[in-house]
Amino acid sequence: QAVRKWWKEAVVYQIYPASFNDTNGDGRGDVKGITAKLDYLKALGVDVLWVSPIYDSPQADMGYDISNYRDIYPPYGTLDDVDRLIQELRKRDMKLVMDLVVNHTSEQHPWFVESRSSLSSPKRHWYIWKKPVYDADGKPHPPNNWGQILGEGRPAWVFDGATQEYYLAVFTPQQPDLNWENPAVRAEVHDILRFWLDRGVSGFRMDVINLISKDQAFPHGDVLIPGARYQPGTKHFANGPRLHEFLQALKMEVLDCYDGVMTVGEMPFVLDEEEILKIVHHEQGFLNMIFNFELVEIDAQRGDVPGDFRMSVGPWSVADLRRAVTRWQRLMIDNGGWNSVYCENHDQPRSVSHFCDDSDEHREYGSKLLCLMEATLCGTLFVYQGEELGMRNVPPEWGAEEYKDIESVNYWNKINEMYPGNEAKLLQAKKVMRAKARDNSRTPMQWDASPNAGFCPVGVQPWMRVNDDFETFNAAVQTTAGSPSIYHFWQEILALRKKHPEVFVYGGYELVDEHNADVFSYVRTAESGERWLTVLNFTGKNAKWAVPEEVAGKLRWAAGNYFSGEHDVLPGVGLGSIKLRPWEGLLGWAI
Ligand code: TEU
Ligand code: CA
Repeated sequence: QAVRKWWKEAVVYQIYPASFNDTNGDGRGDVKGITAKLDYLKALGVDVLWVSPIYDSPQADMGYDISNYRDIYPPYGTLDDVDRLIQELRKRDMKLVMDLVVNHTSEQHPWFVESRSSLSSPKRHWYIWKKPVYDADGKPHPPNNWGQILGEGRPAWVFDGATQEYYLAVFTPQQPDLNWENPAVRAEVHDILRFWLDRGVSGFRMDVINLISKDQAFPHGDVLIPGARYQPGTKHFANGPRLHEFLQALKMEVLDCYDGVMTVGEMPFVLDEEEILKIVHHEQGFLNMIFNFELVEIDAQRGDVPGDFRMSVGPWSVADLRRAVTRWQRLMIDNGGWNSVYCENHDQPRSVSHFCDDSDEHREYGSKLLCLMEATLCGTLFVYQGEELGMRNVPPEWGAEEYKDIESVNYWNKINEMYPGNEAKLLQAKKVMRAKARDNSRTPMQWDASPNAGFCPVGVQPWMRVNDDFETFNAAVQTTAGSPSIYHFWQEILALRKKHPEVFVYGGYELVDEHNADVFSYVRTAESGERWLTVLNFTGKNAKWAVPEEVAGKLRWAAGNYFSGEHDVLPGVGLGSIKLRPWEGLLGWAI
């Protein structure tokens, strides 16, 4: 069994600062707003806050474009506010994890301003500059065919008139990539980590940390999108040649000098098991865990815009879900790695909309179903703000102007440019946005039924429109409701998880009734022989589940999303099949 660590048992709650809680009435959340809600979070069962970037930033990509790593974006507050947040967290035995975005900076970071100023600038090689390739007419072209990740078919290289060279910016032109080959850059990043660790933060979520080492030959990306000028270059910069070396130095020179730092690396584009194990192995690895994208990309396929993989909705089955979850559970449990468990974050749609059914009839069941799954899997659990309330995607009626994310805006503009006036395409694009846009998870937190949902004062315009369902779905209603609300359910299941870490955090994982087309079910086992069964009907219809022979007659239900009121001991079940209702989830226990 895995070694016990605080960060394995922790329930992490992700805060998207702009949309959490506005205390000064400017329509944006702030650090004081986080501090004001700590009791709510503690009561839910949260141990650690991961706060999306709050550093100074022009906000081209909502703070994932940093212009000063050692200061706070003024609308969010000050360093003093952060110190106070850390103190208040400590009083409650809670911790803070910062979002570390060091693959790129903002184009307005003084380093980049300096870097672009001249060919001989001392900061020139802090970023990645290349000479153009000139065609017969003498027109400059990018050095290779890599496309922007958030830019919908545009090149990842940006021409800079002042010095007549291109800089690399794989996300958007406002986010130039740092040149990690330069030791001065690495030393500076190390210092940034020390700065925050010295202030009392307990760890980092490392943004796209697997992109920091690029193939220095900068080869063309393979043609994956027929006919497109710019292609995904990820093969040449995801888990690149020097990644392990750079992470090792970060660990040895910084992380290991502090006690029990928690690290989670965001790792898109790579699902290679051997490679990932090298990164998260408990002895030889560099990071505690990573975020992989297999589950959240279960429905991904190539969409209408060449080069785009995310803005699309494809079919998926319960078997796909079972395969994706099981692969990672097995991989880490069997090989000494560690998982992160999540269904939702600021880059993904709301999980109840994504994996279940967010209609009024079914959303409550679906939200609780996902809670049962997440809270009974092996790994560190990450809950995203509002997930505990069953917040759902934006209403289908909302116009494109309500979508604020740079990726959505680029997508919508691109569709309009490609298919001007084509109503069918535009309608389809809106459907895709309603299903997949990052805006879906970025609407303001729904605290109560007052105008603006208690997110910001009445009369203030919130930076992003509040979801229309706030009067019925909000924290005030759910924390006081008579029958168990989604919030109460999370609270109860998290408490159960914490009561039995030897099962839910550290236990074994085996599939049950593994060919069932509708029901995903598994058993978690402790060394004591204790067994807990999670049974999840991932369909909107009645389904059957075969009780495994070895637990027949011994199985008792401890929780379920159709139960209400007292349900400590429900009737046990004998051998045979049981009928599950739409989106029904059960958690049972066998002695
Ligand atoms: O995301 C990196 C990433 O590759 C995806 O999750 C990305 O959001 C998705 O591919 C977009 O379609 C991280 C951050 O979480 C995201 O918010 C930032 O925009 C991005 O890095 C750049 O810093
Ligand atoms: Ca504010």
